[in-house]
Amino acid sequence: MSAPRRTALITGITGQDGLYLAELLLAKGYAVHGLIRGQHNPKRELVEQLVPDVRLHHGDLTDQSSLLRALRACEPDEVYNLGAVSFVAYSWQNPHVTTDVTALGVLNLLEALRLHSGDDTSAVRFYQASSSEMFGKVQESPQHERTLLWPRSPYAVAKAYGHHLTVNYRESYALHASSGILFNHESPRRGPEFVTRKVSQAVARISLGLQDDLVMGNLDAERDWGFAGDYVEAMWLMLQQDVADDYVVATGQTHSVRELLDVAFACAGIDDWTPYVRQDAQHLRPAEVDRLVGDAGKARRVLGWQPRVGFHELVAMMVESDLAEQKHHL
Ligand code: NDP
Ligand code: GDR
Repeated sequence: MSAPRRTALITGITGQDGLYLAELLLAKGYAVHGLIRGQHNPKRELVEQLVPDVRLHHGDLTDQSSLLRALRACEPDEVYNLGAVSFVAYSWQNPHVTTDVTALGVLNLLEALRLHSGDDTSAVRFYQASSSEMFGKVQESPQHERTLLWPRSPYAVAKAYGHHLTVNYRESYALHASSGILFNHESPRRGPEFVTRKVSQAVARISLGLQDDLVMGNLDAERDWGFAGDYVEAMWLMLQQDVADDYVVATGQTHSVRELLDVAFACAGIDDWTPYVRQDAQHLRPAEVDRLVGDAGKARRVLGWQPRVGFHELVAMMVESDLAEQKHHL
C-alpha cells in the first residue's frame, strides 16, 4: 500500500520562495495549499500559471482567524511560513507594518496552529523563514546557528522575534517547529527591488539600449548569495527530520555588490560598467549589514544538503532570463 498523500500549507505563496517550494512539493506528490492575501492580488495569476495545482485560500498573517480557517480547510501535515514584509530598506519606512506581518504574523500563525492541533501539538510540522539579516552587525565569521544575533533593521528585529518565538514554541509545547536561517538566495523570480534582480534587469535593459544608467547604494556590502531553487530543498529537508531544529543555509562564499556588477555586466559583454553606474544616498540604509558569510556545516551533516548553483552561474541565469524578457520590449 502506498503512503498517504501529504499536505502542505505555504504562506507567501506569491513570493520567490513560495513558488519554488510549491513546485518542489508538487513534484514530491504533496497536495499543496497556499495562503493569498488581498481582495485582488496581482500575483494570483502568476501562481495559477506556474503552479496550477496549488489550492489557494484567502488569508493574511495579521488576521488570525483567517489563518485558522485556512488550517481547517486544508488540514496540513506541514506548514511553511514564508510570508513576510521582506524588503529590508522598506522596513525603516514602514516599521509597524513590518512588525505586524514579519514578527506578530509568526505569533498569529503559531497560535492558530496550536488552536487547530489541540493536544496533538506534534502532528503538524512548522517551518519558519528566518534570515541571516538577524546576524546584522556580525559578532563572528562565518555565522552559524549559535552566533549572537545583532539585528540592524526593523525587518531583522522582526525576524529575530519570529526565530526566538519558533524556538520557544518548540520548547514550550513540543511543537515540531524548525527555523531555517537562510542567507540571501536569488533567482530570475526575485523581486526587482532586491539588488541582484535590480542589477540583472538593468544590465539587460542597458545592453539592449532600453535604459541609460543604474542608480545604486552601497557597493561595498558583501553577501553570501545562493540559488533559491537549492534553498527550498533545505526547508523541506528540515521538516523531514524526526526532531525539529535550527539550521543555517548558505553557500559559504561571499561577494561584494561591486563583484555582482562585474559579473552581471560581463554576462552581457560589457567589461567596464563605470560609465553606466552611479551611486545615490537615497539607496543607502540607516544601518548597513556590511558582510555576511554563512557556515552551513550543520545542514550539510544532518540534512545532507548542499548548494548546486554557484555565484557566477546564478548571476548568468538571472541576466539571461532578463535579456529574454526585455527583448519583448524592443
Ligand atoms: P518575497 O518578498 O518574494 O515574498 C514574500 C511573500 O510574503 C509574498 O508572497 C507576500 O505576498 C507575502 N506577504 C506579505 N505580507 C503578507 C501578509 N500580511 N500576509 C500574508 N502574506 C504576506 O520573499 P521571498 O520569497 O524572497 O522570501 C520568503 C521568506 O523568506 C520571507 O519571509 C523572507 O523574509 C525570508 N527570507 C528570504 C531570504 C531571501 O534571500 N530570499 C533569505 C532569508 C529569509 P504578496 O504577494 O501578497 O505581497
Ligand atoms: P538584503 O537584500 O537587504 O540582504 O535582504 P538586498 O538585495 O536588498 O540588499 C543586499 C545588499 O545590497 C546593497 N545595495 C542595494 N540593495 C538594493 N536593494 N538596492 C540597491 O540599489 C543597492 N545598492 C546596494 C544593500 O545595501 C545590501 O547591503 C535580503 C532579503 O531577501 C531579506 O528578506 C532576507 O532576509 C535577506 O536577504 C537575507
